[in-house]
Amino acid sequence: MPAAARRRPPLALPAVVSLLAVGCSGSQTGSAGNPTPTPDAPVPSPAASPTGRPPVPPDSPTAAPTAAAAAPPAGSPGSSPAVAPGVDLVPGRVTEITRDLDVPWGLTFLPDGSALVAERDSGRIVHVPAAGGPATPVGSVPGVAADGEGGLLGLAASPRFATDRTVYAYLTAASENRVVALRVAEDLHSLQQERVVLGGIAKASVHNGGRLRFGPDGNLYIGTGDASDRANSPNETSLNGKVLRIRPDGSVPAGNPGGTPVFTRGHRNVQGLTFGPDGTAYAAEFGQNTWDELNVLRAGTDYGWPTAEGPDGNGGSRPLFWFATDQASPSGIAWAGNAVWMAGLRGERLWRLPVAGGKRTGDPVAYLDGRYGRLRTVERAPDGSLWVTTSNTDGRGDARAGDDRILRVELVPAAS
Ligand SMILES: [Ca+2]
Repeated sequence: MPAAARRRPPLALPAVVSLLAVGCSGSQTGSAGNPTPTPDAPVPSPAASPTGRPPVPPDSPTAAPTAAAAAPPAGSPGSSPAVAPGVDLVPGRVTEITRDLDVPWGLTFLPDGSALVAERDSGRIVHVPAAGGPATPVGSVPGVAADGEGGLLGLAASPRFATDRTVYAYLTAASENRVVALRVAEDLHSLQQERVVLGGIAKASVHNGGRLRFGPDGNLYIGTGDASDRANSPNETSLNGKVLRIRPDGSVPAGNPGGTPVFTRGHRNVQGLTFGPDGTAYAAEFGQNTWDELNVLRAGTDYGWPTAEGPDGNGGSRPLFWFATDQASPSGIAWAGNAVWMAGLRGERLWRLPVAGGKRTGDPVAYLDGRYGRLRTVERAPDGSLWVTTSNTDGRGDARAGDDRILRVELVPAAS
């Protein structure tokens, strides 16, 4: 079934005032960060129905090759590895990888297709087999002081994990948020902290950011939050309300605009980072009361918080997509099949956002709406599927038996 056929009439929400007026061609706007204002607020198309309707039926499984069968592009370690350019992918079958996790947050794949998953509140890292099954403990990360939205958050395996056994973690400690390098034992049954890679990121009970992602440039990108002090976001001397970029050893790479870890500023709370196959960087952030954002990141750019939220207000670069907070509240994002996929917490859905080269190429479409509750993290697996974590045990959801889970969302070519 083509994705468009699943669209439903607009929700009866005041914020949903119109469908996107833009066309579907690949380059209908000018600068992606500063699209021409349109009379109608370009909220995402309300593709999904309200929470509680029957589950979205999977696209019919076909014999068409999955993305995993395609040859990976060379030289783009930070981008999704296994999709042939030009193929639009949509969700197929959804299966359960594992269950009974405690507030899963970061998820990073290892070279064999298995994954390490961070539990926010327990501070543990667990290992999940590539084929699914019970998670097994690897170890507890030293220094985690979970509180509110803080705790053990993002994970990113070193691009050289097979030889260096290193995983980077973003955590809330007693006095700050920090990024640490961990060494994981060969048997995956223990870990130890090697070093603090970057400290001094202010903490708070909310707005701690926490996402980590290696870019195609080999640098580590870090999404932070304003730590409940909005003055941090435009302040270039603060690490908060930023996307940071550092080398794996913590040093500042050439090309950072101020010679500091700050890569972009004016963000409120960044929990999603990903890269397109052309190297374009994307970030998702939570708005305050009105608009969440998906931005294209460009070094040195100010994204407007706190003087602007979504398309409203003055100052900063405008987002590529914006969403009513009850339809998104976005955490993780990942690239696959000509789109950024975005997991929504309050929105309880998985958004497909068609983009190419930092420009919109179509309308957002929502999947899994309400079916599994709050969705925290989405990652592209080495086999071409998406792994999506639920977040119903985080204190803001309705946990059901088996929560929290990791789901495997098969991706199949869209019907033409
Ligand atoms: Ca903004």
